[in-house]
Amino acid sequence: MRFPLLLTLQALWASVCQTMQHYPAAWGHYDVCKSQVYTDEGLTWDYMACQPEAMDMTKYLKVTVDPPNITCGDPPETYCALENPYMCNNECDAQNEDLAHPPELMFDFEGRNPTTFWQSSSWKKYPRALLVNITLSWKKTIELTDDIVVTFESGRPEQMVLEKSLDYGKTWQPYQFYATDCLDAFTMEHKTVQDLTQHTLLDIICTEEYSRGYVWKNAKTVRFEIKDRFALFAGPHLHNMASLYGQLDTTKNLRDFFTITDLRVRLLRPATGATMVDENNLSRYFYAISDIKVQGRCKCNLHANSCVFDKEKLNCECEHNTTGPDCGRCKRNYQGRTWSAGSYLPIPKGTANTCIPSNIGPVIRPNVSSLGVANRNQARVCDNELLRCQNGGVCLNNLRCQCTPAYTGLLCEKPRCESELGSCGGPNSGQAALSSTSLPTLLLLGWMLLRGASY
Ligand SMILES: *[C@@H]1O[C@H](CO)[C@@H](O)[C@H](O)[C@H]1NC(C)=O
Ligand SMILES: *[C@@H]1O[C@H](CO)[C@@H](O)[C@H](O)[C@H]1NC(C)=O
Ligand SMILES: *[C@@H]1O[C@H](CO)[C@@H](O)[C@H](O)[C@H]1NC(C)=O
Ligand SMILES: *[C@@H]1O[C@H](CO)[C@@H](O)[C@H](O)[C@H]1NC(C)=O
Ligand SMILES: *[C@@H]1O[C@H](CO)[C@@H](O)[C@H](O)[C@H]1NC(C)=O
Ligand SMILES: [Ca+2]
Repeated sequence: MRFPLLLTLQALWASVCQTMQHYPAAWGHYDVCKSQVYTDEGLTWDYMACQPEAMDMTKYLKVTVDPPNITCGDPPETYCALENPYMCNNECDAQNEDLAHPPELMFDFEGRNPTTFWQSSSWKKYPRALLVNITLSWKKTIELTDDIVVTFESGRPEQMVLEKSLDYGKTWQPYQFYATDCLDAFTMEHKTVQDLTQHTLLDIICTEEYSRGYVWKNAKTVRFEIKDRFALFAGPHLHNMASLYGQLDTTKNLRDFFTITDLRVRLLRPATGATMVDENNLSRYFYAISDIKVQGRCKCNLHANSCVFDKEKLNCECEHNTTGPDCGRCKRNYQGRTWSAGSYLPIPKGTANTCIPSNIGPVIRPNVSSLGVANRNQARVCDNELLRCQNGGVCLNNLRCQCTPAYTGLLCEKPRCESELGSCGGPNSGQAALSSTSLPTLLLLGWMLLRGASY
């Protein structure tokens, strides 16, 4: 009996070491929801906070343009160049594929020449405002991770608002105002993202930065600056994401600020390139957009590391026994405590806050014969007698200890390191800490296996 036992322990040891070596790759990315701490009959998982990768969100949206017939080409129209009213050779015809400019062309693969773009009909009803709403809907809560960038092929609008919704389009809040003259258009002061501080990060500003300069062909983009806002916490090159994650974790307003279900670009006044509108040639004034960039990730409350597009909709692939489109509740029979989102803290692994089985309450003590069965099939990791979970951990189904956030390890015997590597005492500390603290664990395991074998 002794010899196989030794082998088993050795195998356990090897797999523990292997798992430890896998951690650094995942640090700071929160891309792993769980990892197997050791393999044998007694599998134990270590659960971590996790999130899906950021991706190009324009592949998964539905676009709506309002009013519905504002897209050019029905009936066909001719346009003049903004800079030159005698250059009127641009045609738009919705019936002709080569001359049509439907909304989809804002999201196709760009980089070919000439560019493809959506275009509105022209400002024929001047002086009535030329108003267009472009609404992007995901039917899913997403978290922005990079700047929103709108590229105009017409001049950039003289007035525009970017809005967001957090409730699938029921209510809307402004994200940013854009105008050639903020005071005149919105009675707001002109500001740029550089004027913001950690304390004013959530302020909604009006900026003139992206509305002037229609004459320069390369001044085509209008931005909503996500990264500059992140940088207020994470530093200039976002080198300290830990600090940002820490803030996001503790400040709901901040988290919600970067979270959306829908975006809306409200075009309020096209580029005119002058103080006066040329009423004799209103074919010069229209909106044209070749590209809109939106980078983000599915919001899964740190309970999923992937998100799949199925039936026209993004869905989190929930772990930690959570469910729902955003992993926002506990699965049936796993409502042993109230649901909570995972946490980025402590850096770098975070806390999974898994849902636990409902029937865990007062532990039903297994009788001797059922104990025997358990031992034959699976190693017992903990019980309420000898193999006690330490530091406030709770024993789940005799299979693993559910530790409090500050502790980890098979029996919650290891304090979690406060920050990356450093405070654990150098780069090899993972292993060093393991060899010193896990000796009792291994002894307990040995005892457990022996006990199992003797039945
Ligand atoms: C655009 O959306 C806003 C609300 O975000 C609404 O008040 C307005 O009437 C809409 N305009 C058009 C042209 O649909
Ligand atoms: C759009 O439709 C409305 C009502 O259906 C109509 O009054 C309007 O003239 C149309 N506009 C264009 C540009 O065709
Ligand atoms: C105005 O537009 C028409 C076509 O709509 C064009 O023939 C004309 O040359 C343009 N320019 C002026 C200054 O009228
Ligand atoms: C969730 O439940 C399944 C069984 O339905 C179990 O195998 C798994 O370990 C549980 N995960 C957590 C995090 O409790
Ligand atoms: C022990 O459990 C088994 C099945 O789990 C049951 O049939 C048996 O009656 C139990 N024995 C006692 C003494 O409770
Ligand atoms: Ca395009």
